[in-house]
Amino acid sequence: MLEGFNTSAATFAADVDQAFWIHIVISIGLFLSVVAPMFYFAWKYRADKVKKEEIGTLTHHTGLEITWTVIPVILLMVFFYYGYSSMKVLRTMPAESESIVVKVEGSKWKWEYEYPANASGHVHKIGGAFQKPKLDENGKVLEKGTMGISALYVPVNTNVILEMTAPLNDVIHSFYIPAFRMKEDVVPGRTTKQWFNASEVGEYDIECAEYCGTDHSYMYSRLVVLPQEEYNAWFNSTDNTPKGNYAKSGDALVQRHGCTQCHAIETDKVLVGPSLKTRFTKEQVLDVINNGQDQLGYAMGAMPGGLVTGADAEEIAAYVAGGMKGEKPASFAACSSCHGEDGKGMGGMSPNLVGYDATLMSHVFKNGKVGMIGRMPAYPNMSEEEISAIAEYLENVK
Ligand code: HEC
Ligand code: HEC
Ligand SMILES: [Cu+2]
Repeated sequence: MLEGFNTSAATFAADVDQAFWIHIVISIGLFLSVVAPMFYFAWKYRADKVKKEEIGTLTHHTGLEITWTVIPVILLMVFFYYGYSSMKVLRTMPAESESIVVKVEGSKWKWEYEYPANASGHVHKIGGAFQKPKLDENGKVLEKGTMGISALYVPVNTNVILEMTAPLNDVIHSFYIPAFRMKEDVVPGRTTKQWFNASEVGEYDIECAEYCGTDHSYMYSRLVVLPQEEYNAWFNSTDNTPKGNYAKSGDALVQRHGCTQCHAIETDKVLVGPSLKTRFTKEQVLDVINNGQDQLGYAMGAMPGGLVTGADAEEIAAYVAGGMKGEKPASFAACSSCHGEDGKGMGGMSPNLVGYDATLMSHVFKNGKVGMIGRMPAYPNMSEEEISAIAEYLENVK
């Protein structure tokens, strides 16, 4: 899911939004001032209400003509003022001595970035192509595409100037960061510039906004805004990607910890581990009902096996695997004493059977898990913050 104007993270984004809203409001006002009287008069002077001899001859009306000239001129000046003043900020480059100048090259179909040499003379050349989704022979998505390693790293609250071009034998692209409201063509053999000052640490989409051929729609990259120290540490190293917790979004964490080597997240496919798009399959629940479980270290301790059997167990397993939607089987009473009526684990006393909440994730990361599907390694060093970000991300995917 790409982000759009719902996020705003550059110093000038608010100016652009303001110009946009002023234009919209005035345009709606102008539209109504023309169209509403038009309908009204069309109705009032409809053919059967007006006799021919009543139609007068009006040559002009000075007052009216002045009014409908002066008011639109004033409104146009308002348009111009807000449009010009916000554009001026976007188009006036800050001094290069107070900015980081990054060379950007857009080519079919990737974005690449080249930084100035760091203290040890190393030049970071990073970027690359978006990793396309994997499809099966019927075109069904098996694995959603990702931004891969393509990223432009910048520090927060710092001016960044982009000097952009495309190879001579390429085509025109357009470097667009919706969250920053900035967009500029990238032209073969020519250098165009834009600048920004990111006001919030985070990850933002970069898109190509000029139709440039077959894979135009995959020409993505991402902008990662880092705290100053983390940026410096990376910039002065020879690493391609910053170390540490550079991106706090659950999505990035899941990529970085290699969860996706074992888990599909956007599809139901079982790789080494279960798909994290769904909480359980019926077989997994049945397995726990039959054999019990004691490894996650919940306050309640062990879950005994064989609490229910036969058709009841089948029915409960189907209900739990279906996300506990629809009519609750009466036999679920055997489970609700520990997992709660809603199956959500009674405030962290036992596992949430419906979703991946932070309590469940922290038990799983601490203990790992060996189940009917296989072995999940433990991640004992995961921080609280990371756990909740991952939990939140998994809940959103679900
Ligand atoms: C005595 C309390 C108790 C009862 C009753 C109980 N459970 Fe559990 N359940 C637990 C506890 C505690 C765990 C976590 C065990 C562990 O540490 O691995 C658990 C784990 C599970 C798990 C595995 C969760 C995971 O993420 O691995 C499933 C599925 C489950 N229960 C389903 C059920 C169903 C279905 C019933 C009703 C038939 C039921 N439980 C009845 C306490 C209970
Ligand atoms: C080496 C492969 C592997 C890696 C890497 C891995 N997992 Fe797992 N994971 C598994 C397997 C296998 C299971 C199934 C265990 C079972 O049979 O219940 C599992 C189970 C899970 C469960 C379900 C636990 C439950 O009780 O229902 C969650 C949640 C999970 N993994 C999240 C993650 C996250 C998040 C990461 C990355 C930090 C990750 N896993 C990394 C293999 C892996
Ligand atoms: Cu392009």
